[in-house]
Amino acid sequence: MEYDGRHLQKGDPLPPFSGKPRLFSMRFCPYAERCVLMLNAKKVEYDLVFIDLSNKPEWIFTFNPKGSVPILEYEEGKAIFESSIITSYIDETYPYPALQAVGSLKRAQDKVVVELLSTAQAAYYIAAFNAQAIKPETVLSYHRSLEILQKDIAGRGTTYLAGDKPGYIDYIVWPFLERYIALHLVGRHEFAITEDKYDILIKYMHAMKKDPAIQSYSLEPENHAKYIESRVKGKPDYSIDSTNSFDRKNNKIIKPKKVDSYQESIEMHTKKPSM
Ligand SMILES: N[C@@H](CCC(=O)N[C@@H](CS)C(=O)NCC(=O)O)C(=O)O
Repeated sequence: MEYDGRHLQKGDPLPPFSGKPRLFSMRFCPYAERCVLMLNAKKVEYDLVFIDLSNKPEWIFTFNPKGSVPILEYEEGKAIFESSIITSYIDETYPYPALQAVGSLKRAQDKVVVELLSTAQAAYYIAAFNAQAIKPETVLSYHRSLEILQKDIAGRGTTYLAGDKPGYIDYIVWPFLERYIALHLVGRHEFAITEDKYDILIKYMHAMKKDPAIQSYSLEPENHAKYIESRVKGKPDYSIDSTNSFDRKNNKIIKPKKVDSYQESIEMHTKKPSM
């Protein structure tokens, strides 16, 4: 039976391997999104299979003993996992376009960006899914981390972190930025990314939203907000808004919103709330 794009659960059979590399994901997983963006940027043909992480099929553990996604099945029955491992593998296996920075210092500097952003990432998970644990330090460390990112973007003096086109570092950073601008929709206003403070970061996000790989998979803040709320209630809702329906065959969103409306969406979600 052909895979229909559902989030597969315990008891569901493993769909047959088609011969193409296969990525196991969950539609709202930011780590899996990094892999998807790179595969799409390189126009790799691959299959995408979604996993219900609240009720995992038994066979997922044969690919990754930890049971987490993303997992890349590169040959039938043979897999690697962890987004940092998968994304470097993708970049080295499918060389065009090369996405990682050239030169050991530049690559090291990109890793520093990722490392510093891990603070904002940790704060995001608390803000989104464990709000009662939010402390003043959580908010402070989140903003400190984003201010450093903004400074880095300004310091590089290029449209994207990687230069005049998005590269590895941009696709690593993006999935979380996409989620941060949803936090105000679930009432975490202290985590909002507003234009008065983050003009450079917002300009960067506008540029990122024009990239075809981002447009192929990126979701609107409203979708993230709906997922966050459902997961907090204990029943994750993996469905996405129909304007963004996903073409399972080509791993593309079939009716992408026009660039203009993507831009409007960032504008709408980064406005400083009026007092
Ligand atoms: N360090 C991992 C993190 C992956 C991760 O946290 N995945 C989440 C989904 S976003 C997951 O699979 N959670 C379910 C679980 O760990 O059981 C990576 O970079 O790939």
